[in-house]
Amino acid sequence: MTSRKFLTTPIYYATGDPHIGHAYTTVLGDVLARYYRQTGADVLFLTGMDEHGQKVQEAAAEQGVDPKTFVDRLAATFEAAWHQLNISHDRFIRTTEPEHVAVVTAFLERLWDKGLIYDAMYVGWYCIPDERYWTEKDVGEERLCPDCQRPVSHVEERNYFFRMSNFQARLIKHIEDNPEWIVPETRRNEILGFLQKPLQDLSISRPKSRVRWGIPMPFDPEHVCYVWVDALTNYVTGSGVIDPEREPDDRGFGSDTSHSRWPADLHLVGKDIITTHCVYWPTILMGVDLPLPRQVLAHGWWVAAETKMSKSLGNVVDPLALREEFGTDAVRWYLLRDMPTGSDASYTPERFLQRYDELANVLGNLASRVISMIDKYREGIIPDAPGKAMDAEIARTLEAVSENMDAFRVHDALAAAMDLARAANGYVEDREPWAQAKDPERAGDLDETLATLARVLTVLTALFEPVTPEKMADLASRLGLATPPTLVEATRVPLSGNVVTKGEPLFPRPELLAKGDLP
Ligand code: ME8
Repeated sequence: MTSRKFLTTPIYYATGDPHIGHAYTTVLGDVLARYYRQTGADVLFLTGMDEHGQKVQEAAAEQGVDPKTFVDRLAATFEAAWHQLNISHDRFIRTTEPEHVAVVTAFLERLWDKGLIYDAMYVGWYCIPDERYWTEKDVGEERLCPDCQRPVSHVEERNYFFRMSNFQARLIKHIEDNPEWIVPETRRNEILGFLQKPLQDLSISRPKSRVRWGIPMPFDPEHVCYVWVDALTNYVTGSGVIDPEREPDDRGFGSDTSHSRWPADLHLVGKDIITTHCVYWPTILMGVDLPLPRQVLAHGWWVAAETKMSKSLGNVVDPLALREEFGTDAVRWYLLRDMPTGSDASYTPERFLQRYDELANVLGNLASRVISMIDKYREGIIPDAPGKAMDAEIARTLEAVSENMDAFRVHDALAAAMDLARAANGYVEDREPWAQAKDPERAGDLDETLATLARVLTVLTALFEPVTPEKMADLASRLGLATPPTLVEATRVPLSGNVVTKGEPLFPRPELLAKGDLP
């Protein structure tokens, strides 16, 4: 049976252009999606835009355009960025789509019908940039958001509340029974710590007098749905589990979700949004009777001088600018190779160049020397020899890569793949094919050397395909292959007789690499 994988990124706020943080999560999702496809899984990879709420409404007003025009523009910008970064998502969901609006409405009706929503006065504080409520105690005397340190606004209004507190014990049990549900463990502990305090009910509506730009509450059109409830539900919309057109009892709520892609296997998120994903979202799903996602992976932040890079802080690096100079694959490689999944990382031009050099000097160099030697010594034809001299290293690498990928240690998986390229460069030095070529009696040895190297390069195209897909497609074609093989096929691809093609270096040194010129 083919295994199935449904993985998601957060849907990004339609308030500003994509930056390195958004690119990181999306490329991480893409590398995992490509890796799962390589192992033969049927993958659904979902990303998209969070387009409702006060923050979007205010951002549109600042530019003097209506919210729909504003979000259309930003959705197009994000989609273009993902296209340029070679993201292989299966669906780009937008919360303003009619299908999603209908699913959110069905969620709200379900919670209402089950008596899980009531109305009450809300008095407290609100952080508009984070779209989060805070209590008097949370914001302290300075009246600052405890998460992002920006000033909060006082609100006093009638709201609808979801009885989130009903589900506290069940949620704690779920987290305790499933140690891998939230990874890494530090984030799991953070959520368990948060759940030690009594869980409050969640305000899930905004009066239209304050926020117009949202999905109307089906039982009170004077209120719109809280943007986080709207946004989180995108994962269910994307799964196809709910059919809002049907009668309320027959819409697909319940534990049997086999007709759809729900539950998601993995929600990828930054550590800034774990409370919403690991507390609000599972309790809402419990409320409507849907199974919980199988796993939530929270990664760290790209920081500049210890501070999170973010649009509103104005300290962001534009990944697309780096891409123009170094190519898409170099940016993808840097983002994933440099950040241990789960920890923070700091962008510096020096680190970027160091990582780029690894691509150019280890992988790029191996590819060009192997192809040049086959061209020079064997008229461009991969010799017919077993080529198994590095099979032990190959087997070890394949094992290390899958072990690390399966545990989301993508940076370690990539390091292991690069080590195989390094070992192959070492093998070239040991075998000295240039000396073998001078001695007609060693023609068989030379065939073996070149066949071994062609085989390692083929395996490398499979190993690097998830992170550098464009360059690996190029390298595969230089080895006479239509596409990089899958990981399963990589060691079985017949190579002898293939004609290789010499070309420009895979990772050229761009002009003007003065470090100061990098963004
Ligand atoms: O929170 N480092 O959207 P958002 C690493 N719409 N990742 C970063 C980052 C950084 N400096 N900055 C942003 C929202 N990210 C909601 C999500 S989901 C149902 C709704 C990434 O545009 C990271 O994945 O603020 C973070 O969680 C996400 O972008 C927040 O994007």
